[in-house]
Amino acid sequence: MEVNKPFTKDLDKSIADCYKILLDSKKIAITTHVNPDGDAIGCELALYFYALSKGIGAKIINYSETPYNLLFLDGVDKVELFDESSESPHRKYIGECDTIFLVDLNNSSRVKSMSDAILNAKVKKIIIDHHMEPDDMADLYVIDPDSTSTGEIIWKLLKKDSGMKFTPAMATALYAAIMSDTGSFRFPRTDAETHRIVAELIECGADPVDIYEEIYNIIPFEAARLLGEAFAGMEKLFDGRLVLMKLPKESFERTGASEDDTEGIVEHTVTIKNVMVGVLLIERPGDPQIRISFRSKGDINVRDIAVSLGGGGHHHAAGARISGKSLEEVRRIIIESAGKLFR
Ligand SMILES: [Mn+2]
Repeated sequence: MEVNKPFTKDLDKSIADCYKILLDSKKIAITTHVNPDGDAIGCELALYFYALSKGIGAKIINYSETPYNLLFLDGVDKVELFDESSESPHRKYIGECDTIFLVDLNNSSRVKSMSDAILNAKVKKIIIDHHMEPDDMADLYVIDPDSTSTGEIIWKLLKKDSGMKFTPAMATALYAAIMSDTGSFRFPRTDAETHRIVAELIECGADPVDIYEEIYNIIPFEAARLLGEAFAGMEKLFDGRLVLMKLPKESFERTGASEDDTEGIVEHTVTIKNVMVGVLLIERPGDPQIRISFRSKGDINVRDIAVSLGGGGHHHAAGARISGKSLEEVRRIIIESAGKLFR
């Protein structure tokens, strides 16, 4: 079979090739990136259930544990945590299966300690993803940067089966995948086709109310109180274009919240009217570092400022850590460097 490295030129053909390789396989391994999200786990499960329905042996082997808000999905008990040891049954399986499916990732560093086992395996490797610029590591790339999610691509792959009827478990997994990566159907690439796909998934048994409830509406009480502390101490700077939130160690002591409970707090900054940049400073009890998270909108690039502080990230989302300075000192540094963004 012809190999289309490193990009997918003809998506329909790549999907058809991928489907053929899947059906020609007797045993497949499925994996995804470190710290998997709903798209990652949802895609793995849908592919897993489909493979089993066709009599294909399948194993899902991940580097990271499944996050707690996805544990309601049918089949998560089948996800195996990679055993790193040299005589690991996972290394053996990866080396002797017919095809490895890497979903929602395009770079071998994203599978952490599994990368050796995968790169050394003399078996077919297929990347199914919606991010650009993949590593040169696979035999087939099914990459569509116009898709909202890998979930949409897996849906198209499974629709190659003309007799395909999604089971409720598969429909729920794919719905969770697409909902997660579209920010619940509001991010820019969401279009009519996305809605037609999820309409079919709902008809096949995905429950939009339950799935949203399970994934988003279960934040711990301590996390809700911590969010209150972040809002209460918020400052407005540069005519309201920058909002700075701080969580000093006293906030963690008062609320009993943990570091995990800070997840998602910084996103609130850029939901405020006129705010172009949001910053969250976190001082954890007993941690000598101050954690800084940046968010931005439009043309404002917060990656450079994070890099200048020794961190990194993307255009609209970045972060850094600073050691040996007080929260107040870091606050001043941030105000000074963020000021340059508005000049
Ligand atoms: Mn994704």
